[in-house]
Amino acid sequence: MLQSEIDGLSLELRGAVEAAGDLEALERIRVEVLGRKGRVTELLKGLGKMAPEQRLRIAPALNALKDGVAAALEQRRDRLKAAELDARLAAERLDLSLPARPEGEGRVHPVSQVMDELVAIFSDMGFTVAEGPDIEDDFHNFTALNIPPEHPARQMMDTFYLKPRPDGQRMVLRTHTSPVQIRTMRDNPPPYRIIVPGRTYRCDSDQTHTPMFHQVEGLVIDRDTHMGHLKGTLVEFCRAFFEVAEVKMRFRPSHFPFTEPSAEVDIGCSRKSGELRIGEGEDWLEILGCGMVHPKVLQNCGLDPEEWQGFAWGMGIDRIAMLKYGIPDLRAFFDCDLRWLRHYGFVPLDQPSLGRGLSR
Ligand code: 2U9
Repeated sequence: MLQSEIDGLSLELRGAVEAAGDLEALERIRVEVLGRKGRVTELLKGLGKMAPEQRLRIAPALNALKDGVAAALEQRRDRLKAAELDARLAAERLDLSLPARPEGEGRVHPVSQVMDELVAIFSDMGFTVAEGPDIEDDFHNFTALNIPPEHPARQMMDTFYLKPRPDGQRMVLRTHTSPVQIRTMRDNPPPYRIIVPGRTYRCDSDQTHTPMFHQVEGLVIDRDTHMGHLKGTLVEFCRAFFEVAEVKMRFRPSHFPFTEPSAEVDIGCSRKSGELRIGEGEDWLEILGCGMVHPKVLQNCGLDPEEWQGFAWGMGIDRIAMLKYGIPDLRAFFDCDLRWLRHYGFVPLDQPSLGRGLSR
């Protein structure tokens, strides 16, 4: 066999490789050329029958032919694969900016709507949103929050306990979102300005309580944050949330293990001919609890109470959603009744924003 014949064959095979239009055609060529009975394989097998001096001359050229064709096959395979992927991506293209179809029936649940409103209001005040696990350990849900072992809130009656783990530890479904603040403080340096919306669980079920409910809590810690900031923040929140210029509010002294001093906040309201009006009137409605974070809680998170201080608050999202949107029955929130959702739900594209109005 002559070098010129090998060169001719190389040219022919590379041409065939380049002409392969898809991966299947390319595989057929590979088998025909380099397979067990392929053309180049057969030529290599023939080396054994050659005279030694001829073999010495031809073997390197045949091996170079084989390597060259293999490299050309690989290159072509890469290019065909890339082209195939491009074609698939083009065929499966989705335009995510297209408007939702008007015939679509989806509605935003009032709880999600209120969560979006809370995020809009508090981000405008410089807060960020923090999240954490629904299943918590005793330390983050109770101990760090200055809730001692004998505290009634820990009783089986209130808390959903999971089966004990092999090490004997019993995890709980978080009874408030406060463990998220504990995690935030233990994992990050101060100052903090966060809100924590999320699911919470208590073993309680009647007309005004569901075993799973939603809370939002807030936390502000800095070097000289005081009760004036707490009051200003909550007054501003109530104005923004209830979308009125002024809201009558009162702060009643209260007690929580994790805050000192503590207060419960009522807003003024009136009930005339069955209609509840919020912000003014002679009646009061409790909407949240709050206080200055207890020094022991700060210490449990590695903060020096001589250096850092601040306030926290907590409220039920389901409850404020009912108040704002005049929804009478809490239990209907979790019935998944489409008729109820169509009536009380919100249009997905009407994102709450302070500029455009929260609930237009
Ligand atoms: C840390 C320190 C302090 C969160 C607070 C309340 C008061 C409160 C209730 C409102 C209605 C729960 O949903 S509800 O039943 N919450 O009254 N929550 S102060 O205080 C914290 C939280 C975390 C580290």
